[in-house]
Amino acid sequence: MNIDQVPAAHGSQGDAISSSLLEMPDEVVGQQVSASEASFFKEHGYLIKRGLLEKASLQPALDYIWQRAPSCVSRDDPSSYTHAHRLWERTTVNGEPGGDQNHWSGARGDNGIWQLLSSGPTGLGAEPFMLQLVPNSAEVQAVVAALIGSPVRPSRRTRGVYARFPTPPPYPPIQNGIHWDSCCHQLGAMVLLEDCPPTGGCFTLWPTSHHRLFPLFTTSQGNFPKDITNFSTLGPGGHMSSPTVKQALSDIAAKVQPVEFDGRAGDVCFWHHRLAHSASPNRLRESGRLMLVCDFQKDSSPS
Ligand SMILES: O=C(O)CCC(=O)C(=O)O
Repeated sequence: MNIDQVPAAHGSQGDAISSSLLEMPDEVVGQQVSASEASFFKEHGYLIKRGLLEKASLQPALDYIWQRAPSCVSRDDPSSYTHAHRLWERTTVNGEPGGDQNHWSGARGDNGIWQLLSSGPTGLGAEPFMLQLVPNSAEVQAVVAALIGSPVRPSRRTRGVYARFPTPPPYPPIQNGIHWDSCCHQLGAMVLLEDCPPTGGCFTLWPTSHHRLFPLFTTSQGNFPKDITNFSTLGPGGHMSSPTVKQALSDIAAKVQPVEFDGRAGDVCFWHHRLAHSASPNRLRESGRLMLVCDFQKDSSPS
């Protein structure tokens, strides 16, 4: 089926529920995180703060990102988003398909989702102005400090800008992409830089899954499941292959209803580092998701 024949999608994505349909616990004026928000976070493993950053304040970041966008998408022509994946697949730089001079990399994941990332040491998101605008902003830092405690280690980088342009069907079950993250953070923050409507390529999480995954690791933040002895590799026999973690993920996928983080630019989803999550396809035409992926740790280095 051609993407041109696909009607605009509405409603829930698979059995994931839109976060905009869920009530978040009450905020209390003057408190960065209210007692009920803190309990919600502990129980469910995530907390969405709507409008934490002002949409207008994100404009310089958006301008900067779009100035460096790969040539297959044009900011002013949303119809270009629909075919971005095809154009990208045809692009060749230095003989490598999908390469780009502006440090974007495109990929179709194992779960069939096409995404575009600008991450890593040369990717977008580590510029001082970007750090100041998002992870090191007073608004974000205050919530992080309330959730993991002070002092928070100042961010020196982010994971980068994760863009999601439309992917044509078929759409595999969201459960196919469930995973945990192998990195040493205590708290993640997914920051919407542009509006992301339901089914528009939302970050998707499995509430409460951190309770099941957390005890399976040797340390609170490290990446080594207790049943794995070969820590030196990621691949077969390495720490990503833990049977207990794989079994837990499969149980979670079978039993827990996922939530997709849809929302407006400036909304932030804070999530526990052991929460199971996934990327989901963007089923909308002419809509692109731009999200900055940030990680936080409490600073326990000696002063
Ligand atoms: O892009 C997304 O929505 C999900 C990203 C993700 O799964 C990850 O960073 O591990």
